[in-house]
Amino acid sequence: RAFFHGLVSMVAVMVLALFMTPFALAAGFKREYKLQVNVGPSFYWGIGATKFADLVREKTDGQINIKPYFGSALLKGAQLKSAQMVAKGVIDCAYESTINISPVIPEANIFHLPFFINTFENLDKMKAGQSGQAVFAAMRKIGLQPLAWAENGFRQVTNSKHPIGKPADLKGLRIRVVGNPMFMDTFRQLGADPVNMNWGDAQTAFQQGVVDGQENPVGVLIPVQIHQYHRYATMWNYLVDPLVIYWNQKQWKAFPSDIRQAIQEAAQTSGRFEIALCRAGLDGNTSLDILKNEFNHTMEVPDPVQFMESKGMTVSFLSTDQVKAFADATAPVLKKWARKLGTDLVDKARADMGR
Ligand code: X2X
Repeated sequence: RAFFHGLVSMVAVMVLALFMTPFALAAGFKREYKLQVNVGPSFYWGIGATKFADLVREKTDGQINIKPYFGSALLKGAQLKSAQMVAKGVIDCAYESTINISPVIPEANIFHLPFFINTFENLDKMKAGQSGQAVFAAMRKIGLQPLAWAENGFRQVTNSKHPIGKPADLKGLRIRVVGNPMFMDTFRQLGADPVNMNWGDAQTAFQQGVVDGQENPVGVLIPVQIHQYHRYATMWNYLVDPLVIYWNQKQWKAFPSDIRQAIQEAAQTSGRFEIALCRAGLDGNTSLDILKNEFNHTMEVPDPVQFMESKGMTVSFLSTDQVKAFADATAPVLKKWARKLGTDLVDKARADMGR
């Protein structure tokens, strides 16, 4: 009789296990969550993505395992497809530039209007304000869950020919830009000869000298060793690309709330850390202090301008008048794209910046 009872309970346990398995799987997590990142792991942007994955693993006790795929490996280099693929759920999440999401989130182009934002202060006001919210709302609408901002940075122009101090200096220069029509318009308006290519191809193009110049933030210029190809850098802050950390929304909504909270916190912390890395040396001691005091970051963060100069580059900073000459020259592009983006969004951005 005892044997019979034992048998019954054993069978019961087995049947229960059989039924529970599919439920356990349904409620369980994927073995790996794929994170799209356009650049390599040594860029500040890449370091931020790794920090995000590490923090998520830590805060979820290893339940959520994110693997960053650098160099747009999941997209075979097609960086402009990131948002589309995450919205579809082909890729789980991304640590990506507003430039790279702009094909499906045109609102993100608010950050790319030429000579519109110009300072970290304005950028931060926009991210915290109505215009930043409008970008996040547009993301939610197409099935993305924005989690936090990070940064690529204000984009600076470099070239192999001569210093650039006025619009005429760009005349005829072949400049690699990303495949975003605003960038093509801006450089054409300045008389340059822009050519668009993906980042992976751009690095080969610099090496082979098939372009005279390019535009990217210092956080990209330094790891890609732009000094090997271009002697001249102009710090003109003409536009900026923040990064957005985002997740496929359907997947996000299915996560238990404690998991969502852990991932959200990890995104915010990694974003704050990564922004400080990107700004270190460009905003007095502010970002250096954040790295030291909040993150106990002991790794040497080089002053980006001194670094480029130490490699033999000539780095020019533009005066207010010089910047104005570029802003005047590109005003038709700003006007055209402000109309395309909608006066409502542009007014929000102006209000955020206190204009
Ligand atoms: O392609 C670029 O220039 C880069 C690396 O800055 C972006 O992904 C927007």
